[in-house]
Amino acid sequence: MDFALTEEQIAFQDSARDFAASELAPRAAEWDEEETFPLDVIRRSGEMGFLGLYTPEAYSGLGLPRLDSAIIFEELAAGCTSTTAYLTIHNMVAWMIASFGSPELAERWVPRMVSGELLGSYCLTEPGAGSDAAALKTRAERKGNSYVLNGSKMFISGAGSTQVLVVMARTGGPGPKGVSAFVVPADAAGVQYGKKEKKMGWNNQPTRAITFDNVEIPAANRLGEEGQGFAFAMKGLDGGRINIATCAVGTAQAALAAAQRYVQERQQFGQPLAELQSVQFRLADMLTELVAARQMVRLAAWKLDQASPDASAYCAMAKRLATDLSFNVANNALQLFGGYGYLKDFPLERHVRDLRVHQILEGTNEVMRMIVARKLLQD
Ligand code: FAD
Ligand code: 2MC
Repeated sequence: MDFALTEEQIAFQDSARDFAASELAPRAAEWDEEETFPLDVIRRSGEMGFLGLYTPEAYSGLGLPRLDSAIIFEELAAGCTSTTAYLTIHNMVAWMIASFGSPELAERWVPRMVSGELLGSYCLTEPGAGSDAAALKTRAERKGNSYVLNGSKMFISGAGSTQVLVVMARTGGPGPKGVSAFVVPADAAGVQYGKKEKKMGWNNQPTRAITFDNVEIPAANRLGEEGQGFAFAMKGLDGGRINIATCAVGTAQAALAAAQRYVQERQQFGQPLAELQSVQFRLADMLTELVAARQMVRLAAWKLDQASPDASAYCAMAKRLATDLSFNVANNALQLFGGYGYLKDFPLERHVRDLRVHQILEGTNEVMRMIVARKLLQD
């Protein structure tokens, strides 16, 4: 067993770190404040391959393992959590179309997604179906060579600014077996967008409800067969959960680095805060938890790369553990900054606001425990 990164992984890590330092970090606070979705920078990230990290090379992606992708996303997230989190969702959508769509469908959409010409959204959650995703009600009725979609989705990341929607909709009876997945052009007639939600964090990307009112799409836009959509949605989320976890780790790393510098500069009681043992112990715990979170994410990514039968449970474990620990690390970093941590002049409050939602989306951390416990009790 070798825990060292390969030369190639180090090279990817370096280029992601450079991109984060030059393109993301300097503007992250402004994008958060002004709620700017940085389309120019997102498209530039496509030139680096960041819009198709684990998308197969046949469709212009880099075809990287999930482990390498996690290393890259971690570095990007240290520059801007919210932008990178959107990049991960886009990557998940491109990968789903490439993996489960027909070659013609994939050829039509995916290379343009990888280049950044088209951006994607993942549409599973509904007003009445969040954690219980298999209860979704959006219907897709077959009509000759088309499907007609009716229903609504809630909390869709990027919605209103993206061009490609992967939509899970019901073609059959109740439960997961009745769900299919479709590629829906975001500007198709009958696709309506709700207001941009006002959020605690992830402010630089829009989140909106979407309503489908008799939206007609070609039957060829279905991914795989009827009834396979729920499993496709879950397979997408296995990787998505690693991504959300690794974004949390990258953000926590940025918060820890800021705190590490600050406590050596800030003087109270005639000495730097770093001289206080309680501060040292807090930093030691933060680093220990951060390393544990990172290693758990990398183990889960490796399991997914190996198509290990317990990969989904490891992805759920990593998402739960890394998002909880990373939130705590960022919150502790804010505490070490005292009142200054609460000011928008420093990045800590943004890190805490951005990380909070990682414990909720792509499956809440309670749902992650359900997945892990089911696997544990089934084995
Ligand atoms: P609920 O399912 O109503 O859960 C409420 C509470 O009950 C939670 O604490 C939950 O853990 C708990 N709970 C529910 N069931 C159980 C159980 N069986 N056991 C124990 N506890 C339980 N969705 C998309 O499809 N695409 C997106 O792009 C997307 N982006 C998002 C962006 C943001 C900013 C947010 C906030 C959400 C986004 N979501 C997206 C939706 C997100 O995945 C859901 O919010 C999440 O899955 C939880 O669903 P819910 O909000 O309906 O909560
Ligand atoms: N990979 C492949 N197949 C899977 C799978 C996975 N990871 N997970 C489940 N399936 C299959 C499963 O095998 C079963 O098929 P079969 O009966 O043929 O074996 C089918 O899917 C149904 O699975 P379950 O019986 O586990 O379904 P259930 O309804 O009990 O619960 C649960 C599934 C709770 C895990 C799922 O509903 C879930 O993940 N809920 C959380 C929803 C969520 O994560 N939403 C995120 C939205 S996206 C987002 O937030 C973004 C920011 C993008």
